[in-house]
Amino acid sequence: MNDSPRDQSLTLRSIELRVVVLPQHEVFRSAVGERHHRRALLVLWHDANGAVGVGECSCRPDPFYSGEFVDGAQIVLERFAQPLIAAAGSRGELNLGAVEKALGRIRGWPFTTAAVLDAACDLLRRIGGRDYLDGLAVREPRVPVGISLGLFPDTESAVRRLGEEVEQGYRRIKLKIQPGLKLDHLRAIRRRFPDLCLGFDANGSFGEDGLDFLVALAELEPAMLEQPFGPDRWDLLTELRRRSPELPLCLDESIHGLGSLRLALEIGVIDELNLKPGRVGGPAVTAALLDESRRRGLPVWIGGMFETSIGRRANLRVAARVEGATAHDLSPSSRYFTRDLVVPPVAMDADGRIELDEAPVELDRASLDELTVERRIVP
Ligand code: OSB
Ligand code: MG
Repeated sequence: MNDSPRDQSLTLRSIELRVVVLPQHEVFRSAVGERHHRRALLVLWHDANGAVGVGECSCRPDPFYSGEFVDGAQIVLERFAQPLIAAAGSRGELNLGAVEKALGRIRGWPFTTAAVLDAACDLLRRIGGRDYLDGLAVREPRVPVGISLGLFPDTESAVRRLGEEVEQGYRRIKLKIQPGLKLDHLRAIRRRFPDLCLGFDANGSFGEDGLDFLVALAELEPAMLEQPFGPDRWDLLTELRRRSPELPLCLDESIHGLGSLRLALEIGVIDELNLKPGRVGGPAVTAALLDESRRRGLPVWIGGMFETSIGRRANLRVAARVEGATAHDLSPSSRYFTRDLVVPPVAMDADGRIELDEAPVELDRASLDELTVERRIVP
């Protein structure tokens, strides 16, 4: 067998795109929008021998978190990704490295190209090959998890819900925040849970006029404040750091790859990284960012995009390769959807951990077909 995962050969017969709609247990509200169900895009890579690998494109249905959205992703895959891979295949034997290089010509669209790479890696693992993660040591086979909770209509419902989630065993609770939220609301929550590992995620919703509010958050001693400003507002991050040096900053939307991570470290505005493998373009960049963070002593945890179990099981494999994380944004299946696409569901123990399962996911074909609302084959 060849040494690098990139050298492994694979064939492409077709790429199948499926849009699925999963009913959620509850409406999820954040600064970027309100969601009643999850409309997700699945990429299925069919090889010449009838084997198939699956990857989830975890972008939102609208361009409100990042520039990508489900319908746009399908156009990019059909018009550009598949033709680039097919052209690479017609020039010689196709391997994972060639697929990566072909997709590398596409600027932006990291969630979309990552889904193709995930599907290719999943296929390779099913036919006896390896992906990038197989080369990284498993450091936490029982992965610690936290929950990301949407905006609440009032303090009482927030306090009640936090109590329930603490009871479930979650190791961190992350609350969505946005401009207009009262500091007293958050103070009241903190008073009820003084020792809780509590973080706040603003999804880039604050601007210059939000600085005073964010500076005041430090009195609540949050575990971290995630993505207070828009993805490229390094100026405001620097200002917030200057005015409130003790407030731990976590970046999500701002970090696209090695360049933005090194910049954030250089100017001293990152204390922890919310790493979403899709946001950075997939497994290879994810592995590079894990390595860089470890070298620089930067704490990392794996974030979520409300994935179906297909994407969450993929994220779980990454999370198990992170050492010493407080908690990853990876809840069990029961927290998200009334129906799911894989068997068995992802479960969490009373200690707030999810056991690593390295096996390729077993698709529940009947559910998959029933929940599919669009399907096309790109030959
Ligand atoms: O900012 O971390 C975020 C979901 C969709 C888009 C952005 C974010 C989130 C979450 C959900 O916080 C985390 C999860 O999947 O449980
Ligand atoms: Mg976030």
